[in-house]
Amino acid sequence: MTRRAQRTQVAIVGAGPAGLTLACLLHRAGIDSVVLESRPRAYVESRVRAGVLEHGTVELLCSLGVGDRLMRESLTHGGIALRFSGESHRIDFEELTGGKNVTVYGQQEVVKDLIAAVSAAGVPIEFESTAVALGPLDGERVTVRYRDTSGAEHSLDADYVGGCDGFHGICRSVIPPEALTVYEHAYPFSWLGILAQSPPVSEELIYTNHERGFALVSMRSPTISRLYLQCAANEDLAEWPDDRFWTELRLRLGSDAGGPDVIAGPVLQKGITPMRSFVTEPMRYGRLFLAGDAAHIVPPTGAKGMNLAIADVRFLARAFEAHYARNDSSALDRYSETCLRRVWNTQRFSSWMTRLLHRFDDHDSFERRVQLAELNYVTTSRHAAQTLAENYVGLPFG
Ligand code: FAS
Ligand code: PHB
Repeated sequence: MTRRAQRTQVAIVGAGPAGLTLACLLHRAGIDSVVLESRPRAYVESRVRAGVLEHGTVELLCSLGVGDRLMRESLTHGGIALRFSGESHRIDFEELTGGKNVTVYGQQEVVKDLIAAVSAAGVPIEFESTAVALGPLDGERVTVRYRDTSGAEHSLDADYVGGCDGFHGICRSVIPPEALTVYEHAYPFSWLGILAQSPPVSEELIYTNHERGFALVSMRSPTISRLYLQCAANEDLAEWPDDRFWTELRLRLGSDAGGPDVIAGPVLQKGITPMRSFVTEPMRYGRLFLAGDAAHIVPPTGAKGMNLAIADVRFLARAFEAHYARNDSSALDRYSETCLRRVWNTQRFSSWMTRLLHRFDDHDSFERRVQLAELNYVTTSRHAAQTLAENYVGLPFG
């Protein structure tokens, strides 16, 4: 039973980094939007995910007036360390990229700041509102039907839909399969990640290649660590009591052999993330524009997912602005190809980092040595280190 109709210019499905940043950018351009989010606000604001922001992402958030708390509470990192064969090697981003760096700030903090800004701007965010259908995508207007927690159905009429509902959302699924080309690659392992009340192991992130598997040392603050271990693709979380995690991390970091020391602490969150690469082409179908994880997934080894989601909506908002302000739809028509250039660059970098740093059970001893030689090359050749640095801090926007 349809209870209430709403009308707007852009209906945004999903209150993740992509959807919320789009709502902020459209508001700044004087374009109306409504955000539909299936989860409660508290859940979205506490979901632990990304943690590293590119240079350009921080600049954009600050230009939107969403940077105050970020600038106060985040950590700025001028480099990372690559650790292999029992030694750490620093990649100096600032020296290699003419001063660029990255910012460590939890995705849920970015989402919290964006929700506050979107709400303060008076842009409606309908939480606990799940989009269940949308269409027609080739007509004059598009209707999004959504359901609230009572099961009541509502509809939202709009000129366009920003499909920012993540990998498991419905927006990509409403596009006829024959209109899409999907590229995907699943890696034969996953990441077991924890958030812990423990002092970070190091000042900056450490990416470790070890014969027992990959390990990543990251953090959220001077008292909160974010730590990841490569595990089997079908790993059972129940097999990983906290102390087993700490013991394995120490082994991979070589903590008892002169390597970085690890101070165990209460585990606040623990989860397993599948490692895959996924791209949908095109990212537009009629009045529906996909952005972020709804269109593409990168393995988190390059710390790119959230940054790429925000890069998509940066292009999309500019295109909507040209359309509404100057009746020029050329940028909307180029949206998909524009984004896909950056998406494939980022896919290349993220899969390269993944192949460089993880243990592949099907590697023979020759391939293992080539992997170590590649690590040695990246940490001894200025050109190779510069390539890693410029991709990690974020490639410039075309
Ligand atoms: P999101 O998935 O964040 O948001 C989509 C939203 O849509 C969700 O809130 C969902 O509830 C909502 N939704 C879904 N279906 C709906 C429907 N039918 N109706 C209404 N709402 C609906 N990226 C980085 O850049 N750096 C990192 O360090 C990093 N680390 C990561 C670590 C882990 C463990 C994981 C899992 C991911 C990591 N990522 C990282 C990637 C991650 O951050 C994603 O790329 C990012 O969340 C993508 O943002 P969105 O596209 O906005 O999608
Ligand atoms: C994180 O801090 O969660 C993080 C950092 C770097 C990555 C992935 C995740 O590559």
